[in-house]
Amino acid sequence: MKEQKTIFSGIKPSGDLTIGNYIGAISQWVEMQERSNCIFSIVDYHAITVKQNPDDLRRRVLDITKIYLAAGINPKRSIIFQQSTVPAHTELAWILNCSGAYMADLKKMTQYKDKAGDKEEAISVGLFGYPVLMAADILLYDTQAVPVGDDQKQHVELTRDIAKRFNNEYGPIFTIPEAVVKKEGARVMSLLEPSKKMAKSDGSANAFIALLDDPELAKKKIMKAVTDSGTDIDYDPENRPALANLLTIYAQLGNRQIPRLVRDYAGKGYGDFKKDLGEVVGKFLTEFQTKFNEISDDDAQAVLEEGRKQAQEITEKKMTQIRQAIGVR
Ligand code: ATP
Ligand code: LTN
Repeated sequence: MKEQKTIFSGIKPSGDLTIGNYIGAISQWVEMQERSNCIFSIVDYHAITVKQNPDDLRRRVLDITKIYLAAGINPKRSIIFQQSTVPAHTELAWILNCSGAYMADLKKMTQYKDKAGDKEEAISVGLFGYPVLMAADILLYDTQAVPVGDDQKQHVELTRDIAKRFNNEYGPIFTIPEAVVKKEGARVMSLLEPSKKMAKSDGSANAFIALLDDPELAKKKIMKAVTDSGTDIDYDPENRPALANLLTIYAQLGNRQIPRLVRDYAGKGYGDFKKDLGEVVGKFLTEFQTKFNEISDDDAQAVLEEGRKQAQEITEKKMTQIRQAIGVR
């Protein structure tokens, strides 16, 4: 029998998860868990690289656990855990800060450049080192594949470089991981500015649809979404990015093929299209939230505790190997 691949991915509890997080990341995880050993984390130590309200942070960790479960992640097959409860993550991040991670590489990260803007002097060291903690997350589990949205590919590339440098110095300790990005839906765009990715931290709530948004509100957001000039429905991401984004959302949440949608809407206008898309999104959210509401905080806590134990066992073994290799034991 072929050995199963090891998969690791995570989401930071820095806001309300959006349909972008679901389409780009979580929906792939659900498919992968059937044929792989999967580990999915709620990466709270990544969230605190920007200011968080402690009560909101606590609440979101539980809500994201429930979102993973409601989306179909099976805790009997996959490990679900909270990053900060497994100390090896920050320990390895420190070691990689010293061996493998270079300032020059970190400075090139698009996410860092976007978040730091031109105020580099007042940026926390944590925000700068964010990708090193992500590398630690991935490398601790001998991960082969990292299913993420398009925006995280650069961080996985950096993880590969860090792992290779470490291995060159200390021997073959780390597996070199690969990013896995969906062909369609890897970058869901903002509903208001289709040149920007849909992000949970967007200041304008009409730019994104949260997985826990009231379905009626979500329909209104779709009706307010910007569209391109023109009236017919066709798929042309270059010239009509706003419409292409709405078609992608329709296809992903409604389980349809884009060419088929384009054929079905031939001769119809934006109004009909948006109304139907609103129904598709509304139905998806209603079904998703029904499952979400069936899961209690206690259930979520129990899943996290079981996941912590399993992650702790794997990472302790790996850390023993790493500590030996660098000579602190
Ligand atoms: P923030 O807005 O706080 O930076 P985010 O919405 O980008 O957060 P993350 O926690 O950074 O969310 O991302 C979790 C996962 O969801 C990652 O794999 C990321 O690539 C994916 N993802 C996030 N936004 C999108 C999107 N708009 N389209 C596709 N995938 C996305
Ligand atoms: N940086 C990622 C979240 C993240 C992650 C990970 C994703 C932290 N550690 C490990 C995959 C694997 C983001 O989406 N912003």
